[in-house]
Amino acid sequence: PQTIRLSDYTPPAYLVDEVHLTFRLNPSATRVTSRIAFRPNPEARERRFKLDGEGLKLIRAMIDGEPVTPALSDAGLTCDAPDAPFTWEAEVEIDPEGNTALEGLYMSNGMYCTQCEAEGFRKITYYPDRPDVMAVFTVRIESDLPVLLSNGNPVERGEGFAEWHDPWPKPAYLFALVAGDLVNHPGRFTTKSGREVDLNIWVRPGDEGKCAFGMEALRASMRWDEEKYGREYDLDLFNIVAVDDFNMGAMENKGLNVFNSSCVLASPETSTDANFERIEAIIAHEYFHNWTGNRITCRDWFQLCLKEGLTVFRDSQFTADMRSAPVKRIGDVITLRARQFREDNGPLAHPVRPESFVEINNFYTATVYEKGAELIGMLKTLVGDDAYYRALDLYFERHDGQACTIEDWLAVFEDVTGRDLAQFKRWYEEAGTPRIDVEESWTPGAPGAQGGGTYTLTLRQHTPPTPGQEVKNPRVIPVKVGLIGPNGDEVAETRVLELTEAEQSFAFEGLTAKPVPSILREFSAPVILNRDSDAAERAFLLAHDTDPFNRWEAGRALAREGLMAMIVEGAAPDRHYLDAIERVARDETLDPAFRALALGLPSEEDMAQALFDAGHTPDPQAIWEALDALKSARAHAMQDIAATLYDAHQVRAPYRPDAEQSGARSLANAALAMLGRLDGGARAQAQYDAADNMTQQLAALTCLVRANAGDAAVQAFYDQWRHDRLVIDKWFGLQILNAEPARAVEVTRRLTQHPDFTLKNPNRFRAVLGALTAFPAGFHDPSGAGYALLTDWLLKLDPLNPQTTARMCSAFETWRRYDADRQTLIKAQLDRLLAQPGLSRDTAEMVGRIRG
Ligand code: BAL
Ligand code: ZN
Repeated sequence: PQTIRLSDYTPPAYLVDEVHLTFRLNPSATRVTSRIAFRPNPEARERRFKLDGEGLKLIRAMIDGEPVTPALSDAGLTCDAPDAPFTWEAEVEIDPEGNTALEGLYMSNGMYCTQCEAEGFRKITYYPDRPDVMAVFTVRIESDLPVLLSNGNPVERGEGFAEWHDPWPKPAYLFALVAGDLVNHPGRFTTKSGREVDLNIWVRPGDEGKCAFGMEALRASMRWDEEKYGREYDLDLFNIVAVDDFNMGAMENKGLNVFNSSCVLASPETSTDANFERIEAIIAHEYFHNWTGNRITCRDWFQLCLKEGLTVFRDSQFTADMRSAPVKRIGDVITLRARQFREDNGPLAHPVRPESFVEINNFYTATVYEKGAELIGMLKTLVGDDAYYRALDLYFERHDGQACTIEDWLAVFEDVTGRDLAQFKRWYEEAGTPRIDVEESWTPGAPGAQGGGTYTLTLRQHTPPTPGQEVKNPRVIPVKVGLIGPNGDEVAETRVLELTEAEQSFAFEGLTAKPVPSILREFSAPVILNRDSDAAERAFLLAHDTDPFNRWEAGRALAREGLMAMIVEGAAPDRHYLDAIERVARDETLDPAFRALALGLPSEEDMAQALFDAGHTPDPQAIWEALDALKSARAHAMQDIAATLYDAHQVRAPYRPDAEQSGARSLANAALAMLGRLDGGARAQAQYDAADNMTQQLAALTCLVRANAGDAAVQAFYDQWRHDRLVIDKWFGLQILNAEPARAVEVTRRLTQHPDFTLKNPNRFRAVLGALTAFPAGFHDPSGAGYALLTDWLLKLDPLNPQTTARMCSAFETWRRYDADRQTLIKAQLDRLLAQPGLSRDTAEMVGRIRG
């Protein structure tokens, strides 16, 4: 397979002004005719007329009305064409029903839908399928189905057809078409300049009752983007469609967002608080793409972070504004460490702006998205809020309607601030998570002199090598630091230290006593901070730090170090941790959501990485057992307060998925989990029986399964929800995630035999096999049965859906951190995958990179 390189970029030979598409929909033989106005690109380096196309049956082609016979290949066609503007016309036939890859035009439950990002449009018709070719689309859909949708504004609707026109030039990856027997939940929004916009959420009949929350989230997003970024919506209509079979979470097609139904449908009975928050964030994310992605798009796919990093950053800001900023930040960092640090420290590490790829679908990664968003956050910290928003204004003004690069992005910041961002650009170019080692020194003032002491922090940065990048250069790293005096008061304003050298010292003068530093407040950079500290100091910060993130971080470090001692030295659970965390749990001045987060423990994955970093070979079973022992010790130590917390945080008001209620429920359910270890699940059973919302029902069911008292409830849950595919996804996953580690593979295998398990639905596949891979102690069973089971199913899925298969291969990305026996077992499965005849390009690239 061919490697595509950023350095090989050349401008397109021809540009497109207008595209007219007609779809005659038929499940197995849809006819697509295209009429495309091409003109030579004055900036092109060569004049070769070449169109992308995959899996298309060409019926006819014409240039300026004259039939032509192009040279066809697996990847597209070439044809002699004029060195002047001309009209291309073609007709192709495609098979939506046979499209199980869910890219291009496919069918889901009798409904036609499309997914074109990144390179799906070439499966619909011949076209220059690259984001720097932007054109105005007019689309006619011919079908007897009642709802026929495409991008932009409706032009005409008649018997058996609909016509759409999108006035905004766009790349083909933003094209969308939906046709089906759908019902809509309507809404309306008036923009700040008075434009009336019709809003719709289109769903399958029966799902109408799950749209109200999504509609409110959409309206809130539209308002927020106007207020925060001055961005107004630009069409008369905004449609969202829910689709069951979808590889991603959602897609920002212009004016016609297509959503995985799990990311838009919500009701209190079927969705958890976490589902509601995620849905709100994804609706915002897709909506925000209208400006950061659609109006200003990417020149090529190497620039993916240009739209994704910025849009993730914007949706995080939105959630922080809608809910609790500290809780959002802590949640984001948990995810970043779990997904992106793992990627950055393994064989799949790549720069935020990759330099090469075989299959671009493999680069919709945590690095491009989440680390990409962290880079925006650092930039904002470095230049300050005011300059950040001025730079964004300039970006929108200068680049509206263009396909841009990271260089364009950084240039607006340089132009607004006068700052040289050459060093900052390394964040985009170099993979790997920087480590910062901290050293400190204290020089007291002269005897008797008040406030003459100097505290000095010395920071050293280094980034370990990553595949293909042996040498790393020092980066500019904003490190937010505060100082806390012995009595717990802040003794210096939070300062942003700009670390630019490999080693640098920063002095804080005028202090009366040696302070305790609070370093990397708000997690101001995506780095690993190493600082020798002891349990007493961590407990002090957990009690006194005014930065909520670092307060949480102190508790997390205390737990992690205690767990390390349990695993490595066979130590008992750490009393410092148990006492400190109990004080936090009791502290009524703290937000319940924060307390629930503080009661969370490092994940098995966190512990495996921490052990590996400390020079140990992680044993997933030993990690699970240590976590289990710590949870039990904590439940015993905190039994009184757990019961009090549980009772005090019961929500009696009608269900709302807002920050306040969901915070209370999360703390009560953290207490329930502790109580479940003491009462055999009695309270959980009572909560299960009384639950009137999914958050309460699922928390109780989880607790019952963990207490080995859940068989009846598991069956009852299935009987109650068998008609609801999204709830049944939860049912599948929780049985695996909460099994005894030694039984997880067997439970997974049994569930793959369940009549409701199917390879055709990515959500269901992820609910089952994804749950196994998210449970290290089960997946890494020493027998290798977990590896073999996953591989069996990846091999079955690959011919149908390469994209989802390839993503799931990342379960193996950490293989080199485990013992020799496990490494041998995993390698055998990677080799088995690679030996599969006809393995997809997607999966072959992923497995090849992981195998190394
Ligand atoms: N553009 C793919 C889906 C998303 O990031 O919004
Ligand atoms: Zn996105």
